[in-house]
Amino acid sequence: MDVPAEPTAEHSVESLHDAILARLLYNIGKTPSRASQRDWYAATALTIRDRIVDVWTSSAARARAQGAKRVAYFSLEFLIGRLMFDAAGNLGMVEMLRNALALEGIDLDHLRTLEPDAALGNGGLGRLAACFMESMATLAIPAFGYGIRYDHGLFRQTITDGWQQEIPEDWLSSGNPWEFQRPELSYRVGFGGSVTGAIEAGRTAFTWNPGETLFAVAFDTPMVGYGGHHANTLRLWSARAADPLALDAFNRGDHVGALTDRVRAEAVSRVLYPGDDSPAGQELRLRQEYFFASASLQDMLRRHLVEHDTVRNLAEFVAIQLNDTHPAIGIAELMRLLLDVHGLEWDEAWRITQGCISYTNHTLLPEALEMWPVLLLERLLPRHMQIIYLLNARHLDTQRAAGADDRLLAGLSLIDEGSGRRVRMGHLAFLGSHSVNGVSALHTDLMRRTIFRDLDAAVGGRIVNRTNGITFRRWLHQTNPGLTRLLVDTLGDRVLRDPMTLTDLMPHAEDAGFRAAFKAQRVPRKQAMARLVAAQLGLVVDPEALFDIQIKRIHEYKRQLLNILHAISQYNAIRAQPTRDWRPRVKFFAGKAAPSYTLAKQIIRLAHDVARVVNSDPTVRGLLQVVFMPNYNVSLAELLIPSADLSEQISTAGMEASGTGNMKLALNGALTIGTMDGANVEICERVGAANMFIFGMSTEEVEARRTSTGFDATATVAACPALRDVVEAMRSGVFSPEEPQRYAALADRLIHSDPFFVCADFDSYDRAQDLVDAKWRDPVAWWRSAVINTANMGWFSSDRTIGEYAAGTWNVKPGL
Ligand code: 26Q
Repeated sequence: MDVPAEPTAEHSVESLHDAILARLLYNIGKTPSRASQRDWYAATALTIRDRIVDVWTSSAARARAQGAKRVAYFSLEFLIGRLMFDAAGNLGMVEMLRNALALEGIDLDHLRTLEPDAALGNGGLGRLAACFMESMATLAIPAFGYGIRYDHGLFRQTITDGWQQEIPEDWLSSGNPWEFQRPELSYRVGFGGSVTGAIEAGRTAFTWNPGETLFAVAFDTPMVGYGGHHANTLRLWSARAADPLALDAFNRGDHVGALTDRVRAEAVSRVLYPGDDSPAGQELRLRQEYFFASASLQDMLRRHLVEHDTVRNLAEFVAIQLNDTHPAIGIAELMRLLLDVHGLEWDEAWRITQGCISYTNHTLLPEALEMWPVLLLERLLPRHMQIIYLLNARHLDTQRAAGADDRLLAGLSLIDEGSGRRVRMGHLAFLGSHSVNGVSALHTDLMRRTIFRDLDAAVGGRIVNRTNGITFRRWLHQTNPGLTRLLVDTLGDRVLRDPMTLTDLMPHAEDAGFRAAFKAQRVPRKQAMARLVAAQLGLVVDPEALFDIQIKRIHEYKRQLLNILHAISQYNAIRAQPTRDWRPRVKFFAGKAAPSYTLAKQIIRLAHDVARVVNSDPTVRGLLQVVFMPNYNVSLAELLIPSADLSEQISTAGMEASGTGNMKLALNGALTIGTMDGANVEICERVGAANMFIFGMSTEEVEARRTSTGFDATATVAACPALRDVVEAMRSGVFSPEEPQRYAALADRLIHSDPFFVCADFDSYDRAQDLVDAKWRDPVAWWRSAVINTANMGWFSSDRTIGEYAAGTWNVKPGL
């Protein structure tokens, strides 16, 4: 996996310059004198794309020639962000491009900001899929990413009077230079209708006659790996109506009615569902899930049959990874295709299905587990419901024969019989897979002991751990070139290829000169962030202050509230002792709330109300500032992460499956304040507890408190004067004088019925924050720990994670 040296010869810059001008003229239709900055961006992107295509076609040809096994990563979300620097960086042509554009007086770094984020995901799960695509290309694993080409990605967040507003996102409005439309690659996807059975050669052959059909059209985006040796395809489906226009209605003069079928069909790929918590259970979502699963499976079977003359050996040549249960209906669809279309017998079809499929679980929260009403499935996908019933009958028969009683059988069943019969998609995914994984050691362990305990005991041996990772190309090399340069200067450029060599940094943690250099590279990033805050919010923040950063979806379990309560208690303390030797701190928040999650929106509002009071109080004098950055997305994360001193990872133990932002921040040298949850546990194992601020209840302690004290925190609050003052300030309207009752209900919930134990962990958190302050006063200790963090994060590269999937789950070999 050697990175080619960047060609710097004049000739290369010249030829690139010529190529950009050619793209500008022949693809955009502009001469340099008339081109806008956006035109230059598009011409540059197309020029880079040309270089990827060369790699792409040869990668595909090689996979075909070798008869290689391919991975299909099925995900309803790919949170890619911008692609230009990913692609140019991996091809090793950034500097050459910069110089080529400079010949025309164009600034590459400005063009970078003109690319819209591809925000086809909500958060961690979608970003993980994007990191995995990059790592699979880097490791030269032949792979397809399959998903939906949403016309509108995750909403844009604006804030009005502290309240989140959602604005439709429109990433395709100026075209997308990275994709290739494939009109010839389109598949029929049916819904509704009926199923008929006929006896054929002694077996019942079933035929599904859908009442409604639409088409899935492919759009391909090439994803090139580091070093430019291999490129894979991200294939996203867009929905098209079978009939674009009802001509009879149109001719009758019903010009709007003539389009209704089309609008209904194409709604399927219109917009990403913006909830990352409790599944709303809406019909359109199920349509999305089936639409993309069906098209992707048909596409894989077609490709397989081009290369092989039978579907019988499918599992030898494809590995399908389900990113959560969102594509799990694909299990029933693959069975349908094998049984009804390819005429296989049940047992063989089931063996093939299980052989191909594996499933990643991303949550244990019961309210977040997908369950589809049987009635809805029967109406929308009648044949699939039949298959699920038969699957369930066989599964329960086997378990009954093995001695399971009725109570156990009810828990093992694919159907939840309580309050409206529903299909448990997690159970379906589990049964249809040969391998089921969690995303951190703790999460996998809890999975085994909670949601999948009975299934694991019944069918056994499928659960494995695959701790998440992040791509260092994006989250270190691209976002933090200053730190990357320092690392290369210190360790040599092999650190770019083998992140485990970061451990060679350890001795440098004891070197004052190195620590100074490490600290110095953060200064310009904090200054840049301060400029952004000034420009966006009109607030002056001190780049010398401790930057304390919590960036992620807004959720009660992630406990932004705990962080805000700490801000309030610090505010009280500064006012009580204004002349103490305080060190300036800026608390940054960024994140979106699901539009229907009112409580999360209240939390955003509280952050704004606290910010307004704290930031304008003359007693505070900038010693504490609270900043909420609107519209958190991948590009904003890329700016915030290298500027962070402190990383807040403070979920209620047992609730954060892994976290990946925690990895990005620690890799860039931020110190973590966190609970023993998700991947924090493994970060702590590697980085060392002395270089983090671990606090709060463990999963066992949370569980014990749940069963003993329950959700009431009255006694806890009474025993902690600082906490009592904080909650009282909230309740009495200190931060909302214009509406004193605004946070009364929130305060009551915290005291009397908080399933996330904010108050119970407050004191421990507050003390950990005191340790943060103490360490920040001791720069030697702080920057030693910061270096040690970066030095020990190599293991969290998504190359390592993908290597584990390849060897242990997919049985595929990295190509290079
Ligand atoms: C489900 C049904 C209907 C509509 C939406 C959804 C939906 C969409 C997105 C449900 C969940 C999600 C996203 C979940 C997610 O991002 N989970 C995070 O996954 C990360 C990668 O494994 C982990 O690091 C995080 O801990 C986990 O919260």
